[in-house]
Amino acid sequence: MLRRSFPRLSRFVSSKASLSSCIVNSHNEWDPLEEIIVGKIEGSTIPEWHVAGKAVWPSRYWDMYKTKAGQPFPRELMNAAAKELDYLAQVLEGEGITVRRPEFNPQDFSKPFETPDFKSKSGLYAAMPRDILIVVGNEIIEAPMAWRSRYFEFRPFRSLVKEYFQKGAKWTAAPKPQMSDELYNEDWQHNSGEFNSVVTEFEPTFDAAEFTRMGKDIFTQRSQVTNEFGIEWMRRHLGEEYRIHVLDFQDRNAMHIDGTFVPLGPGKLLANPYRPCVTGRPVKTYAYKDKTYEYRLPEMFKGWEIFVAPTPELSPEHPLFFTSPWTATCNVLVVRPGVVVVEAHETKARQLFKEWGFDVIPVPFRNFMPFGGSFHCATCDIRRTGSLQSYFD
Ligand code: DAV
Repeated sequence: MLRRSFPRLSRFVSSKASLSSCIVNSHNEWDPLEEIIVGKIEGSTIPEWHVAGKAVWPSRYWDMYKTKAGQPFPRELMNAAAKELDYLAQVLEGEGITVRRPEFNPQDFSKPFETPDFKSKSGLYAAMPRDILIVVGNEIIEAPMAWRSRYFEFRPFRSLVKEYFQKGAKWTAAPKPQMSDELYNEDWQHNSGEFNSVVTEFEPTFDAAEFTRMGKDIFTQRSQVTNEFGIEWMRRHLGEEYRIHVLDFQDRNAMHIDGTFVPLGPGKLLANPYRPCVTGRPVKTYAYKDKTYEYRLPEMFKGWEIFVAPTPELSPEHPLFFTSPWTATCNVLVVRPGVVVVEAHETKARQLFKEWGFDVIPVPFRNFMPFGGSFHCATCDIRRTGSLQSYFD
């Protein structure tokens, strides 16, 4: 018989020991980073065509999903993206931050799999820890993501999550969605009327990147991967200590809030001009593409500075398999108050951040962006100095 070793009890640190000194401790998007996970691109596999993707994937790539499912993404792009991720990790380490990377067999994603409810030609990747994991205080939550290709995406992160648990963190896996056909609106079409989600209310689903944390207040939206059931699960799970606010950006292709509504510090918010918030009262008007827009926010944001992100300088031909180009200027990572990692080629964004009073750490990331995000997506903060606070009372 195989001898298996189980961790002895003494290996576990009690999570009651001291909450603020817990290995996992992060309450917002801006406190000083101490430890972070940076994703890995190795093994990334083209997922198969599915209606859930139709709602967000740019149409010029639909053919790729229909004909190349289970194959790797273009090799040169993956190699260049891997280098950019390694460089990001190096820069963060240079800032005194502990960087961890997922551990997995790169062959894993290209294997087909089947459950009693569905079949998938392949998985996807371990490039975006922000989508699968969210840290709220000393708790690490694995999200119930809505895409079939992402069903097993928790696996590359499990050795890290187990380690964090053994060192005292709280660990929750949200209810695993069945992802049977009832979860999807099979005949979903783009429309210009009321928000129309490709996911039904069959069971709770959300991606971790749909929630942005500002201490006791957490902001989210309904999207093409996040349903009301998922938001309600999070609300009840986190309980009375937290307030979950649902905002509306009139984004028909909404998926993840971190390219849309990005807090930079207490009283400072980066807004995507293309997706103005319509929840609350007007707080700012601005011009974008010769039109004047009104940005609204709930009353609680009174006195906040709203910084309008510049249009990305990325060429319209740049490959983007999963997203809009807005991740180039919006999906930034705050390393500590006043210090932001910004994409190195986005000269306008770099300039504006400086004018807004931030120190900018430029990092090239154009080869990574095709895979669906930038610095915020590619990371998941594990520990930031600081404790749970309210920034709105
Ligand atoms: O186009 O803004 C952002 C996705 C970030 N995880 C977008 C998608």
